[in-house]
Parts: sequence; C-alpha cells; structure tokens
Amino acid sequence: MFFKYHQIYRKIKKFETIVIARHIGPDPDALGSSFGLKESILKTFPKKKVYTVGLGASKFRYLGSIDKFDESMYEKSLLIVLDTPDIKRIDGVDIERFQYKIKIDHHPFIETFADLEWVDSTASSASQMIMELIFKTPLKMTKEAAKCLYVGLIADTERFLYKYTTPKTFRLVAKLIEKTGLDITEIYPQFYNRSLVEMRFYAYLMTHINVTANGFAYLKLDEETLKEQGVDAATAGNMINNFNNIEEIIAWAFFSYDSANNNIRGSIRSRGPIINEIAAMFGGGGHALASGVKLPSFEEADKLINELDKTCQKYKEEKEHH
Ligand SMILES: [Mn+2]
Repeated sequence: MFFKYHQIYRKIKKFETIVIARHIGPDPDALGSSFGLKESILKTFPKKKVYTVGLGASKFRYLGSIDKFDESMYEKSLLIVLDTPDIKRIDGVDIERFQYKIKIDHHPFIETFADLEWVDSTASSASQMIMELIFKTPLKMTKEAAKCLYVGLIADTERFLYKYTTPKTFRLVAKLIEKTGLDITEIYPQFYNRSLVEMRFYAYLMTHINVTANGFAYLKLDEETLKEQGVDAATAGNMINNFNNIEEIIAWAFFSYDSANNNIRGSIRSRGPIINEIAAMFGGGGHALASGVKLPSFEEADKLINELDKTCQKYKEEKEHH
C-alpha cells in the first residue's frame, strides 16, 4: 500500500494542472473529498492549478465552490476521480482527453477506467482515503481540508454509525483533529441544522410512507407533492438515513420526480437485504445497503418496488428458518 500512496503523490507532484472529478448527484463525501484534496494540493504546491469540476449542490456550498470547466483544462493535465466506481457516473468530463488518470474510490469495484487505481471497499468514505493519502505522503493537512474531509466522512458513516467505521477510521479522525485543531462541534450546526420546511417534509414522509407486510417501505413523490411541500427532488434522498432503526422496516426507498432531468430519482437503504444488485438491474448502483437509481418513469419505480419487496420477503423467510 505504501507504494500506491507514493505513486499517487508522484503524479500529483509532476502535473501542473490537476482536475478533480467525482460522481453525478454530488453528496458530502464526493464534495468533501474533492475540496479537501484540492486544498491540500494547493497548500503543498501553491503554483499548481487545481480544479474541482462537475455540477454543484447549493445545500453543501459551505464546503467550497466548484470551478467552471473549460476545454483548456484537458491540456497536459492529470485527472483524479474520487468516490466513483464507473465511467458512466463521472460528472462533467471526458476522461479520455486527460494525459493521466487516477481513481480513488471506496465503492465495490465495477470497472477499471484509470491508469492508476486505488480502490478500498473497506474504507468508510473517499474522504477517509484522502486523509490516509495526505498523512502517508508529504501532502499538507490544513484545518480547511480537515473540515471538508471530516464532513465527507461523517456523511458516509452517519457519524460513525455504519459498519465500515473501523479502528482505522477513528485513528485517522483522531490524527486529523490532533494535527489541525479542528473543532468538530463547530461543524455540526452547518451539517445538521434543517429548516422548518424540511422538517415538516420529514414529518410528511414519516406519515405517508407505505410499509408492506415484508418490511419494505417506500414513497413516490410526484411534482405536485414536492411543490406543495416546498422541497426539491433531492430532499427526500437527503433524509433517507433517518428511516433506519424503525422496527417494522428492513429496507426503504424514496422516488422523487426530478423536473430538471425529467426522470425519477430513487434512493434506497437497507439494514439487511442486499439492495444494490436489485438497483443495478434498473441501471442504478452504490453500496450493498445504500444505493441509488435514476428511472424514466414511476411505472419503472413500481417494478423496482416490487423487486425490493420480494427481496425483503426472501430475507425475512431466510431469517425465520435460521
Ligand atoms: Mn462515498
């Protein structure tokens, strides 16, 4: 592993222009790992040009701002793709036009697309991998980078709740705080505060969610409902982790109409049945227990709901037989 950190570092050192990309529909881990790495590279090599590209998310603007991509960024530059397992989910760049490509990712392996790949599906987050990279190489860790990386890590682990929270996770976070003096309690209001509109929508979701006899819960949110509630296509997905630990529910999903793309955005979670394989049948992906999908219509969503419900049924039956 020592070798890989330094291979990556040597490439970062060599290239004058570095573009950092990540997956479409950015979440705090994708953004936090990108901004954290950018900040670290710029503090280590102030003369380099480093850009983070792809569509932004206004909700996470406090992490940093996205650079507008222009064609000249392809010129003799290094691409680093973070938090993304496959080409089709890379946001905003044509990867073939870069001189050299690096992938750093913690999703289950899907395909090789870069010249140098570091995939660790036991890592809690891409942000954790960037912490590791920085601490193992001469790259500098700053308080600003630490903040971005910490937010990415707590978002993907639901603040150290999930399985991939390991001793390594705690060691890296301890070092992060020790080295930079980061005040983690200062971060939480920005990350956890919600508007009353959002909390009322949360109450709406809790009240209207359908729960099957097999323990699968779901809700379809059409354009009118989202408008009435004053929220957008991303809001339900951002709240989906809050539906964990409900006794009657073992897997759950929200499907929101996305007017910008004229499709249905689905977020799926589970605390038992493997769901990413089902999502993959519908063009989606993600982790075994946390997955997402984009669908052409609510009819497709119904088919997926049906499959997920069957998966819950099988899971329940298997459990009862043991
Ligand atoms: Mn991630």
